Amino acid sequence: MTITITAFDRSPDGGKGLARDVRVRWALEEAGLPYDVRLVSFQAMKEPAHLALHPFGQIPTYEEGDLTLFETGAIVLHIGHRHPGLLPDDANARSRAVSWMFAAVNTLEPPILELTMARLFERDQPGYATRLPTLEARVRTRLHQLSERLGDADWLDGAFSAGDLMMVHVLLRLRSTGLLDELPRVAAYVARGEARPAYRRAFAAQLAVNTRPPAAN
Ligand code: GTB
Repeated sequence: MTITITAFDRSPDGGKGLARDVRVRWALEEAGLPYDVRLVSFQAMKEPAHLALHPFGQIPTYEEGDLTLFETGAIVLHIGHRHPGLLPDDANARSRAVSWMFAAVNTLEPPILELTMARLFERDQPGYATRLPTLEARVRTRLHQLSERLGDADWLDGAFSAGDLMMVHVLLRLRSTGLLDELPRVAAYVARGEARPAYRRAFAAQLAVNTRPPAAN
């Protein structure tokens, strides 16, 4: 059955891999599944055809036969449940991998988003300079805890899993802040994720979209 995902027609980051379709592309690459991509503009995302797929008018979405999904965690979980390569066979290990997926989007991502959004959009606002250390401290706390748990292991719980996929992509958002460089184990963990051939293919595919020449009118 053909799988179709949606992605930005032009990602604001110009293809640095930060838009969340990369998580889905990466999961599909890990599972060895071919997929099509429908590119959508910011305007098209808010129109009824896209809102029927994604109630919040965002990307990515996932279509497979009569199934439509949104939310990257749910999409990656769906792929992992149906195809080898993302979730362990052992039931307990599988549940632990899902814990890490939730930790990525629910425990790590909120403070990371708060920090990175403030750095992008609040620099000129009063109070930014005093707020920044607080936002950084919240992220540092989580990074130290993650580093402690990771120790010298390659991945969070045995073999690479969807938990690592989600965690690495969430952490990549921090690259521009320099905070990753403070924790060598976490930095090496992210680099290991980025070095996976499946990630490289996912990254290259979204970069190609974002560096293509503008269409002639
Ligand atoms: N919780 C949802 C999920 O995980 O699927 C979040 C989906 C989401 O935030 N989608 C964003 C979107 O569609 C794109 S990824 N935004 C448009 C809108 O809400 O109108 C977020 C994103 C966008 C751009 C960059 N960047 O350029 O650096 C990074 C991340």
